[in-house]
Amino acid sequence: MGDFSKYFTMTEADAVEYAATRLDVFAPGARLTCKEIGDGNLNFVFRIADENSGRSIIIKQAGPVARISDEFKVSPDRNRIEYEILRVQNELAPGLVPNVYHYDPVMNCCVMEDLSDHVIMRKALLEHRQFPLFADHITTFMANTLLLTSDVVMNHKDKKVQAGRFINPDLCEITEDLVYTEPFYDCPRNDIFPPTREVARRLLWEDDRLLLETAKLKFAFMTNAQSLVHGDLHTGSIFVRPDSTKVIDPEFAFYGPAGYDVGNVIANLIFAYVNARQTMAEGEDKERHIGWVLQTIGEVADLFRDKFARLFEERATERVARYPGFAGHYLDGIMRDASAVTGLELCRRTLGIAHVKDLTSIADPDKRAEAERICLIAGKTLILERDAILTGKDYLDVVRDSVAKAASW
Ligand code: SR1
Ligand code: MG
Repeated sequence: MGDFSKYFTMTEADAVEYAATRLDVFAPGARLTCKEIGDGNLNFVFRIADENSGRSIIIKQAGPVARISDEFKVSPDRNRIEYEILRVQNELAPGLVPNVYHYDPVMNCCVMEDLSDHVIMRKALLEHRQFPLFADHITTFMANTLLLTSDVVMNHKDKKVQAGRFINPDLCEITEDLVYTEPFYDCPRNDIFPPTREVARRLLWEDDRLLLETAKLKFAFMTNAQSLVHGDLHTGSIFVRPDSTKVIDPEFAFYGPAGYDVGNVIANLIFAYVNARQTMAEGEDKERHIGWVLQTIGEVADLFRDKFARLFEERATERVARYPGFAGHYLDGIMRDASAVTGLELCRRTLGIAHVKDLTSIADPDKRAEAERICLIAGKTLILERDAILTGKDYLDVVRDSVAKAASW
């Protein structure tokens, strides 16, 4: 019997014992079963269920290295960050994140609500399912969490203390390398679909103007402590049901540029669009699904802008933030960053070590190659032209234009 007084990475049997002996969740005599259901790149996720009562919980444990590769040594302290930020986010955006019940700093695990009645959004999108309330939910989540943790609203000393609590060097380093650096040169750690290599070289690696912009963006990511960002808000970090959206996995959270989260959401919707475009049979279902995904991309940009602007007007406490013109200036900066991050995410998921199924599951090699060209062409445009990409329509124009350019490449 382990006493869990010293850290080790748990097996399913250990997680059952942990739930039975360390948590006050299940009744004595509960018939506990456990399945490790983690499919992310980093952690172990145990679903523990009591066959008697039907009650279930999630225990999420951080290991000392990433699951995707033990090259990435990542402090298990990320589990504390995840627990603490979920509590912050639940206050700022109630109902849009799972409830968390317990954190164990020795075992580096936390216990949270089981969301098995939801499905991971990336999986649902790959099954070409639609979620009409998603844009409304996710933009409320982003406007609230990003504005209400910023200097626009928070007492500046409190905000600095908060920024200190969420210093996250290991996971920020992963993003600095995987998102801002490696996709933009022939890095040995990249994992490139062979037909895409030449496109990457001509389009990205040989373009000094683009490289300069990625350098500026990387320094902004490292230094602009604007808001408490989720830091990894892709569709694998979102659970959905037709009537509900829950944001999970905030272990990359830190004080960074607010546009980082907005750009991640939009980029991953673009992956869903590209997947549907390349894999669905022509017909009404395809038209409907693609129409909904494109509409959602536009709504995410526009609803976020509207909600953020409204909340700014209602909640700004900083005197100078209320000077005429400042709110618009501030929001334009976030939208500019969002465009750039959309572009960076499109490039890094296409070329880097951490892929998305939206592209890798496209079985026909010609269709996949075309899908990847669309992503790289759109990615480059969204980075270079970011000053002019501020609205939903601007994103849709880039997507349509990139589809046309990829076809005639
Ligand atoms: C080593 S972790 C690779 C990627 O998985 C996470 O979900 C983040 O997106 C990270 O970049
Ligand atoms: Mg994750």
